[in-house]
Amino acid sequence: AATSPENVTTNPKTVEINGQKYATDSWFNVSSTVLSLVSRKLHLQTDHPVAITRKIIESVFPGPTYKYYNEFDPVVSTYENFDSLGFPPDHPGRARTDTYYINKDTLLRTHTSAHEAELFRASASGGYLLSADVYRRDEVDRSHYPVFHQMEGARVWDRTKVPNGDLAAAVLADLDQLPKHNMKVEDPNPPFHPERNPLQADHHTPAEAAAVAAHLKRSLELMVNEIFTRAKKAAAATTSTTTSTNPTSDPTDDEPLRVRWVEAYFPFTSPSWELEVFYQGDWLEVLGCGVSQQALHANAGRPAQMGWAFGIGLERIAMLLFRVPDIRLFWSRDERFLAQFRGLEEGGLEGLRLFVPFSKYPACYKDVSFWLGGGGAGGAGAEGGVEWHENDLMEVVRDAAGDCVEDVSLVDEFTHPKTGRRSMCYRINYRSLEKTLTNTETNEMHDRVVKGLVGRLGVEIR
Ligand code: FA5
Ligand code: MG
Repeated sequence: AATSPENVTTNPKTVEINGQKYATDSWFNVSSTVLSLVSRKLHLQTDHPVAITRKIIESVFPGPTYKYYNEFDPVVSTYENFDSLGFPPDHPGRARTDTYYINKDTLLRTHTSAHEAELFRASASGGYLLSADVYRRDEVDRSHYPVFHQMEGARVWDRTKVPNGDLAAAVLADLDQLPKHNMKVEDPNPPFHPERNPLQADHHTPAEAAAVAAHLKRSLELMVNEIFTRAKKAAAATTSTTTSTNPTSDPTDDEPLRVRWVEAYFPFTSPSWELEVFYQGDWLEVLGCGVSQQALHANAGRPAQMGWAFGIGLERIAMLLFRVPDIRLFWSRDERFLAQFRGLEEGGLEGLRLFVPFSKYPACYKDVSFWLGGGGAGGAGAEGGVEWHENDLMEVVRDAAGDCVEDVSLVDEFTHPKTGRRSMCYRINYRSLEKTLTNTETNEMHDRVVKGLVGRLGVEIR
């Protein structure tokens, strides 16, 4: 069995999350670092950029049509997070290398879609927005963090409640009520495609699906338009208050916004899309969405209902909106970060400015090289029954170095021609956002990383 380096809760009998006790079992894999973040709820903190981003999006989906839910607990059942949404039993997202489990049947939600079934039951016609913290075991770099925030939105119509039972006409009438925008939208594909992006032909007419897709797309385009119009205003306002050389001006600031619709796949929508935005020279995926699978409505006891749903990452948007360069900053309690957003909500979000980074502290790169499978010759990672998965290494590093690690990347990998053993070398970039790390501090963290890799993953250091 693996030894347990400090800072990791190894199979306690129970854990307490938001005041509720849960029994653990051999599936338990939530580090104490991650557990300690559950109470932070950045999307609910006044003047926090994640909360500000949530409010801007909410303003595009007004009540009473849309209801807002922001307090749903992150602990959900495996059924809610996966099965209820049609994830097949062998879907990789279910793996313990990707998901934080409390026990076999209970986990920290990996997405806000975990609450769709429950909310579809609640919303007969109309819609909702749900913002919440979500949890994923993932790589370490400036745009990934094991906890982030998503907003889920949905809109449904009920055939028994629309004039003449004509759902397509009702949806188009609602579409007609939506504002227009002048973004450049690329949408080269048909609303559905038999192989790539099929109509749910047993349940929806082509006219219904096309109407719902059109309503979905306009709604989300309006949202993106609102965010990026504000982002440009923030950039302009920052420029006008910054003297001499301005680090934030951007040649694309004067160009019209460009977005494009890309066909996608989710088990719980069909057809499905991702929306991408052209920003600072790159196409960026900002959300996933689609026409909800009819089985979800049926299982929610509302078979006469159909509609759309989307899911968006709030940090990803906040990083674009305020130009926050590193996702770790959102978790900072440093006044140099927090004070830059203070008072914005009170001022009706009219005073948005770009984040002005405080001085960057030096980076310290350290490499760690190891053979997979400790204790003599052996096959790739199979030795000792520990299967290699990179996310496990990422977790060891996060537990050992917390927010002092900026990036972890594989720099070398080879298989020994005779023994068949696999060797890897990872480069870890230690850098605090708040201070210069001393050599002693960095060495101590790196020692903990090495001990964790040996103790928990059974590698042999080279
Ligand atoms: C989902 O999570 C789906 N539940 C979205 C959805 C909802 C589709 C409803 C259809 C209907 P995905 O894993 O792609 O999909 O994440 C959705 C969004 O969350 C992404 O577009 C991105 O904005 C954000 N996101 C995903 N992973 C990360 C991450 N590691 N860090 C920051 N943001 C992320
Ligand atoms: Mg995606």
